[in-house]
Amino acid sequence: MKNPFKNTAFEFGVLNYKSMPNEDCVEVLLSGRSNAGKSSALNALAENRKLARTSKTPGRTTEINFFRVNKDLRLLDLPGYGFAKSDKSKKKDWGPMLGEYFQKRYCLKAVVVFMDIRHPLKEIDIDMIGLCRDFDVEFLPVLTKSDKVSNNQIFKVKQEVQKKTGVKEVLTISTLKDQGIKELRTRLISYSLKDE
Ligand SMILES: Nc1nc2c(ncn2[C@@H]2O[C@H](COP(=O)(O)OP(=O)(O)O)[C@@H](O)[C@H]2O)c(=O)[nH]1
Ligand SMILES: [Mg+2]
Repeated sequence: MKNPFKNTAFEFGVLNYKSMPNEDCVEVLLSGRSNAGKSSALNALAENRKLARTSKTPGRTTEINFFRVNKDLRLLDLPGYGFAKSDKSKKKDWGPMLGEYFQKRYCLKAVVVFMDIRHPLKEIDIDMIGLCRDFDVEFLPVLTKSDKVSNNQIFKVKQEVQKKTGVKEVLTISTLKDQGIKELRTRLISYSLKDE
């Protein structure tokens, strides 16, 4: 079957809520601490290494980047989100736009919370999950870099995240080993299906 993310392309980078494009499709927000493996995941979904920049030292931009998957779905990336835990000013920068986005953007269907399987549920992840709860937005925990730990550890962390978030569905991926990417594609596409 053809990869439905194959034609995913960068659409807009916006700095404030006012500049956001019209709500003409479902949106899924990709979140996670810096270095969690978010950009790698986006590239793996699209099978395009050049789509999102992957790096150990990401830019500190407070833009929201819009990626168009197809006519029914967009993925949104927050490149500078979670850059440094100690950088309080950064957190504040995100506050107003994210808050407004959650409050006003009806097309926001779900938030993916990417977490390095070795460091799950850090403060910024808990904050994001809290925001989802406040605005009644579904969230999907995705544990990344599963190639870094044993199967036993994968099982344990999955259980821990299920227990602590109350969410049954926790996905595990490795872009290095190409594991779990198909499942993530299926789940993301399902958000854009009308009767979901
Ligand atoms: N071993 C391993 N490393 C990964 C995986 N995914 C990403 N990485 C590495 O983790 C680092 C951060 O990845 P990146 O996608 O830029 O993270 P982002 O900051 O969340 O966008 C990079 O050095 C990637 O090569 C994975 O599945 N396995
Ligand atoms: Mg990134």
